[in-house]
Amino acid sequence: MTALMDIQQKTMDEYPTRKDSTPALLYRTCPVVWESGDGGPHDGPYTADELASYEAKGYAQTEALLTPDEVESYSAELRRLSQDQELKKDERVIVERSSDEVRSVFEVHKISKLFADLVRDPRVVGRARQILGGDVYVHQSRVNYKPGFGGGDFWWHSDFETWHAEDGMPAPRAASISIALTDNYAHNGALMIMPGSHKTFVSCVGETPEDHHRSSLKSQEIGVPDKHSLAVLADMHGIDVLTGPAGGATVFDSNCMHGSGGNITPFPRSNIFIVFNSVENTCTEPFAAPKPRPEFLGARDFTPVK
Ligand SMILES: O=C(O)CCC(=O)C(=O)O
Ligand SMILES: [Fe+2]
Repeated sequence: MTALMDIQQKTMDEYPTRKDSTPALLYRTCPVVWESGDGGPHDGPYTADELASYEAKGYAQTEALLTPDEVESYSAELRRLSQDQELKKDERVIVERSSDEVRSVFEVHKISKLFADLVRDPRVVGRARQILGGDVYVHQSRVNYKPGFGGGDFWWHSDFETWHAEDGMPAPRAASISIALTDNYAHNGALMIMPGSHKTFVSCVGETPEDHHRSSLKSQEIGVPDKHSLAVLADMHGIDVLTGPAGGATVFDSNCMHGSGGNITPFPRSNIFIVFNSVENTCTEPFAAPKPRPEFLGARDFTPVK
């Protein structure tokens, strides 16, 4: 990229972050639910009421997206991956800070045929297409294990803030689906979302260090919203705790303020996460990092999921 393009991209940046020494709360400038390219009605699994609720809250929960048999076979696949000693040497496998247990495995849709098929499943990709208004590709996929007796927390963050700063995602026209493979209770580290927070972009302070992902995937310190902004958002919106039985799914906007507590119970809380981005929002140069992260964290292949 030339210096001029660099300047143009920076001046056009509607979601500036990690560039200033003071945090800021900015309005989201783009839609949450997108019209499909042909301007026609939204085709897909969600009803109009569900879409309206997603627009307002930034997330939608679905009970029993997977059958009990499917939950069992995906769980078996999760166990197989976590016990694969060869795979443990792979950079796509992240272990917990405080133990040798697997925390996350990235790019599972490339590692496992079962997860590759799940990404293409109309129950999954159909939801993303409907919200994002047409063709989507996988920006990232992962499983988060959150084992019992010590699964670590995920501090409050907006995924889009990281994808924008470090992967060059222009706008929050992306959505994640989190599919529960274990029961999610309030006490085993269920996902928490501030409903409505997706309409505010929290501009964070701090400069992204070189190879930031090596530490941030265990515990994030840069790209973390300041406590005052978090308190303002929590006062405005409150906090929803997304509990529910295994097999359920939550789709949430890429700019939702979310996080989860650690898991000191004996009950693991394992989820599959797939991030879909619109093909009209493909990644450019990072907006606030020296170079893009590796492809297993932020895809540069924008082939739509069919
Ligand atoms: O698994 C969780 O509770 C949250 C994970 C998350 O937000 C992330 O990995 O970006
Ligand atoms: Fe996240």
